[in-house]
Amino acid sequence: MQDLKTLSDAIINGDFKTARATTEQALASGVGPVILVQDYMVPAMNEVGRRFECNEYFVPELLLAARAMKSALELIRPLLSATGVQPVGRVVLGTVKGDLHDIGKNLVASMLEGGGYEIIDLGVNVSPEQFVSAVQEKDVQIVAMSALLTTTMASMKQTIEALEQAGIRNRVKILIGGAPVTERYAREIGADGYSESAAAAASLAKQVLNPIS
Ligand code: B1M
Repeated sequence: MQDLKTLSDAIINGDFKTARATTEQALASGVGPVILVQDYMVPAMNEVGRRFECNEYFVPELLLAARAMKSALELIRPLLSATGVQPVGRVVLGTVKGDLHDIGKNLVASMLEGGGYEIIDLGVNVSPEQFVSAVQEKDVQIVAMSALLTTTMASMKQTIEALEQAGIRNRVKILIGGAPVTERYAREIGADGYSESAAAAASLAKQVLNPIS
C-alpha cells in the first residue's frame, strides 16, 4: 500500500487527482475512512492554513487544496453516512451568514447521517432568518451551525436571538462548531453544545436529545 503521506501531500499541493487516487487505494486496502480524515486530511488542511497565515499560500492555493480535499471526501462521505437505520432525529445544518467554508460542515453532515440523523443541509452563508424558517417549516430537533471565521461567529449568536424572537428557541437543541469556536463561546451565547470535531458531533447530538441515557 502507498504511504498515506502521499494523501496529505496531495491535499497540501492541491493535487486532486493524486488525492483521489490515493484515497481510493487506501480504502481498497482496508484503511478506515475516519482514519483517513482525522489523521491525514484534516492535518493537511491545517498545514494549508498555516502556510496561508505566514503568506506562503494565498487564496488560489486554498481553493486548490479545498478541491483536492473535496475530491477525496466524495469517496469517503458515503462510507461515513451508510447506516441504513431509521432516522433518530432531524437536524438542520448550515455554515453561518458571511461564511463560505463548507468542508467541515459537510463532514459533520456525514457523521450525523452515520449516527442515524436525517440532515437538512442549508449550505453556506445561511442567515438567521433561513435557520428560523427551516425550524418553523420542518419538524427538526437540532440546529447545528458551523463557522470558520472569527468574524462570522457572531452570526451564531444572532441566529439564537432570531430563534428566541420567533418564539421557537425551546423547540430545538442548538449545537455549534468550527475551528475558532469554543465550549466557552457556546455557553456565552446560550447554545446547548459545542463539538470540536465532526466525529464528536454525532455523540453530542445523542447526548443533548437524551441527556440521561
Ligand atoms: Co479560509 N480561512 N478563508 N478558505 N480557510 C481559514 C478558516 C483560516 C483559519 C486560514 C488561516 O488564516 N490560517 C482563516 C480564518 C482566520 C480567522 O477568522 N480567525 C481563513 C480566511 C482568513 C479566509 C478568507 C477571509 C481569505 C480571504 O479571502 N482573504 C476567505 C473567507 C471567505 C468566506 O468564508 N467569506 C477564505 C476562503 C477560503 C476558501 C474559499 C478559499 C477555502 C474554503 C473552501 C471550502 O470550504 N469550500 C478556505 C480554506 C480551505 C481554509 C482552511 C485552509 C481550511 C478549512 C478546512 O476546510 N479545514 C482554513 C485553515 C484551517 O482551518 N486550518 C481557512 C478542514 C475541515 C475538515 O476542518 O472546517 O475546522 P474544519 O471542521 C472541523 C471542525 O472545526 C468541526 O468538524 C470538522 C471536522 O472535524 N466542525 C464542526 C466544523 N463545523 C462544525 C459544526 C459543528 C460541529 C463541529 O456543529 C455541531
